[in-house]
Amino acid sequence: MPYTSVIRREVFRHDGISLADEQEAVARRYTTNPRLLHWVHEMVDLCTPDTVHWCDGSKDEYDFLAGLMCETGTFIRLNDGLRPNSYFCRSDPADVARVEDRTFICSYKPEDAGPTNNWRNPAEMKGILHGLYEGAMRGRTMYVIPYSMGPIGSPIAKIGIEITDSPYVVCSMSIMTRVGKEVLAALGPDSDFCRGLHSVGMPLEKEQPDVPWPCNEKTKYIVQFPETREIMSYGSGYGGNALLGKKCFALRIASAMARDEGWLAEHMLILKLTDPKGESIYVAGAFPSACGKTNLAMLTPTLPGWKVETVGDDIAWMKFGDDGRLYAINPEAGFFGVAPGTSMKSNASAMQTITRNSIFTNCAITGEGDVWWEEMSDKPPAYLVDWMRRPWTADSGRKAAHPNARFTTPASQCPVIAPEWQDPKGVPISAILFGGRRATVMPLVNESLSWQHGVFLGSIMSSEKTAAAAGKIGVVRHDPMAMLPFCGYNMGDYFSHWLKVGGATTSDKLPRIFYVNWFRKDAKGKFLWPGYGENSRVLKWVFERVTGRADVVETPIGRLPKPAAIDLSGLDLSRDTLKQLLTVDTQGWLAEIPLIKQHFAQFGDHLPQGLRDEVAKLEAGLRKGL
Ligand code: OXD
Ligand code: MN
Repeated sequence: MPYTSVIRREVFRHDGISLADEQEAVARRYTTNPRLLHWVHEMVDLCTPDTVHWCDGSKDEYDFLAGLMCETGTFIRLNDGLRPNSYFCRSDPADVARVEDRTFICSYKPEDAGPTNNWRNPAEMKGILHGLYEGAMRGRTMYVIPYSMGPIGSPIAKIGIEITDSPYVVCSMSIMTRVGKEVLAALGPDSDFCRGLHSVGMPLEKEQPDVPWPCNEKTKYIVQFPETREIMSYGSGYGGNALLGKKCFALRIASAMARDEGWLAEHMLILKLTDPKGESIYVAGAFPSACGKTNLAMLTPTLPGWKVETVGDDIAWMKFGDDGRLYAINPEAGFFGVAPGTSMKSNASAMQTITRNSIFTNCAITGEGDVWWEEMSDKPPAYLVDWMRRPWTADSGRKAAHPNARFTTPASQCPVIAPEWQDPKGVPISAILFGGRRATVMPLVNESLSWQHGVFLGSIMSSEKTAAAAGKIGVVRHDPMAMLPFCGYNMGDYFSHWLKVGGATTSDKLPRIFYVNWFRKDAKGKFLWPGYGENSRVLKWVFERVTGRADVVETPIGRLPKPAAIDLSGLDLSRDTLKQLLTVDTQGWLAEIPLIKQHFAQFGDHLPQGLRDEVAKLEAGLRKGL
């Protein structure tokens, strides 16, 4: 490992080679950026790792670290005949999801974090964290990961450096982001970067054996400092807490950057939709965690001749181009998808993506050395070992995989990846979808009456809670723009920012905004809409709205399709059911109004007047129709 430097503390004392000199010599092989060199040295002094490794993002490095993790029991290599170059991994049961109650936004002023974030004074928080990081990497290697969010050199891309003591994080980051020397070359000697420090929070004493999934069971902190663009994560190895390029940088820190610089960093998929004549549009979509973003981004349309291709499945960074249109890049390079429920039926493209070069966390493992999770096949294998290392059969009466079990897989392997997914200038967005998991009230699809009304629809998004974060499943909560856990500043200001973005170009260049709900149920609790590939029927209507070809019914909640405008050909769904899916539930909406007002009240003066106007207009419109 040519880029690893061993910190020989003993030798240092006797032979006069200073730790700083040795570090400097190794680090300078990579970068001369003084801020980076200084920061790494500081972190070495604080965390006192045994060795420092500068990541080059190479295949050799990945293979070496994966092999190391096989030796320590973190990874099990899957059967190469079934799933080549892939690894299976089980986390500690206390470390399976994002921890929203341990996630902090440490802006200088509490009101800049807002009522939906946990705020702490940045200096006090740094004091606490420095205490925890002191010696936290003892007995471990410190990895320095230079990564780019977005294609290297794209005017929309940004560079981050993650320091971590977890080889699992290194391997995952090299799938999920662009890692290596090219990033440091792009950073150059002068530029700044987002600093991210991560430790599993489990130093090893001399001779102390490691565990397969080191973490700190009791103490976890996922901390963002938006003004200084810094991240500090402690105690967890789980993706959303530990792969700092993803939620911490690409959403929490980037949303604050986007506010300051006039762009949008959003929890959105990006898809390319092509009609049978070969005309294409690009659509972005915000849905809360584990509500089917990956499935929608890779959808196989049931409508003949229609095609969906994937640009991204989780995050979109959007900036205005010179032509006044909003261009989006996917800042990630991989998919960190929810495994349970993923099957050839629900998402064949995802299943093909994960056939190789992938990491599986908290799934079950088969006798043949492959992975399995609920709904992967109609019938489970006769015998499995579950995610908690227990023998499992169909009669066990419990799930074999954790409901938030994940795959980590390269986006380039996706059979429906759009050829332009890495285009540095991004793709022009024509439509934005907002959507949640709601059994009642919200219709199948509804187009906003204006940009401001669309921002209002996004701001009142609500959804039943899923397993992607710790907490009670199924409870309905407002999750504006699916950003509740990810907005790095006051959400009232975030709404103002969205409104301001709408004024940055002419209305014909702005994306149209739609609210969709695939999850509406009948009185017996059965889904009214079949979902999955059939969602192409809704996408077709969106396409036709964008290209000016579909009719609408104007209602107080927005523009709904005339039932005949949704193409039901070849689908066994009665027009009656469709009518149910497309009616305005006036009473249901009126019952939402106090909840919306309550939700808005928490933002106080930070709530923009435009949204107050929209709720008043909505209420008046609904009452008029009674
Ligand atoms: C994710 C999430 O992992 O939203 O993408 O939790
Ligand atoms: Mn997500």
